[in-house]
Amino acid sequence: MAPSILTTAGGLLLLVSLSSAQIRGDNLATCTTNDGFGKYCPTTCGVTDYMLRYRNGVEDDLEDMQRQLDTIANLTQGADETIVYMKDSAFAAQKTSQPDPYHKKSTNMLDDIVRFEKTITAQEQQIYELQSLISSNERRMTDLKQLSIQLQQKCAEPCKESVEIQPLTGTDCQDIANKGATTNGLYYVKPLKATEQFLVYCEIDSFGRGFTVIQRRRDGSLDFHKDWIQYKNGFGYLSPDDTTEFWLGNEKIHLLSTAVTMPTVLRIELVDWEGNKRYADYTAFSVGSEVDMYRLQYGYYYGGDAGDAFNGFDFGDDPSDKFYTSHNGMQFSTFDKDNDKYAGNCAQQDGSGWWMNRCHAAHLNGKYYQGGRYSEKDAGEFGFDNGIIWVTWHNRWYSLKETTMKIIPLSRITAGGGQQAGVKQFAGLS
Ligand SMILES: [Ca+2]
Repeated sequence: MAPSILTTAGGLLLLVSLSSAQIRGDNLATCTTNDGFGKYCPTTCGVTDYMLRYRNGVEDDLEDMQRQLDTIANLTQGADETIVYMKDSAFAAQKTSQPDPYHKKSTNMLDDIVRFEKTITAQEQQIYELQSLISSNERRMTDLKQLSIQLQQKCAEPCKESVEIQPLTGTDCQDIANKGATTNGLYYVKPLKATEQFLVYCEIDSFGRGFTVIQRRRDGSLDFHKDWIQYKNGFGYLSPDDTTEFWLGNEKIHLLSTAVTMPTVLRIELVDWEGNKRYADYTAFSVGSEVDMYRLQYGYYYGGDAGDAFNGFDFGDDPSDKFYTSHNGMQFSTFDKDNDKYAGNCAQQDGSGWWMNRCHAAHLNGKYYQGGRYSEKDAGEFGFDNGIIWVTWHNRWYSLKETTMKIIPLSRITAGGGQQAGVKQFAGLS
């Protein structure tokens, strides 16, 4: 009997270790979200894959546990029968014989039997608990399978379908506003030289001005450390409610800024971590073709209250600081395409794509620093100012909270003036 008890105990140990499998379904920390799902396809798609991967393993475990329980149940039954038999034998022996060593021996055996009975009762209780565990695991598996099927169906739908796209189209957002659009949102545009239409976020204000947004930073949710092709095509996600970060793409910015004969204004809007807002306008803005490495060109600083950081900045390190940190006329650089004026690679050092000189006084595609303030040490391997920078407002160790880069024809910019102009004008009327 002793060996069978040992086997039973061993089986129980195995069961207890197997039962730890039940917590695996909660351990989703290892489920990495995929950048490709975008805003409108929930990242729970990853859960589906995870579920499908681990389901088979859990099913095997459950089957194994069931087999173990059957074995234990058989063993318990065998032990029960043996005990009954031993009890009978002991009582029979007690009746037929006188007190002697044999009687003492049988009394000891009875004590053993009582102990074994207790063990068996405890084991039966454990078996009962394990059986409930299996049942609850099975129910859980069923629920999870159901959830997995639902998620699979949801993830099979194209992500774009849940995004509201406005029906009006035009050559740019101003054209769309001219056609009567009054709400911010996503619109299809097709600039003159474009071979196909593409989606943009239009900011349309109460003056009937239609800004085409080409860059947006707002919370650091998007990594701007991207290569030439990604900067060329654009990255991130457009949202109808302006809740996401993106770079529209150099090719599209080139098409938008060179399609019209009238000058285009680039408006840069900045927000710092104290909630202050500033802006800077550059007129006759254009971005060249890929052959010319998407060169930045503008006529002059048209105005604003953020200062003219594109013109470079005298940091005091070197007499030619200002010359070497200006941006007008610079080609675009990424870590894998160095078009800067520096012996090293500015885009690689600063982890972004930008119109790098040697290197910059304005850097709106820089690394996102929560809270804004950072140091050479925070900047990592190279230790340079690689945050979101506009040095004519905050210094080079202050990374801005939000940025917007948007364009509009020069003829329309004066309709509203600066960022706060709308408020000022209404205030002036009262
Ligand atoms: Ca270089």
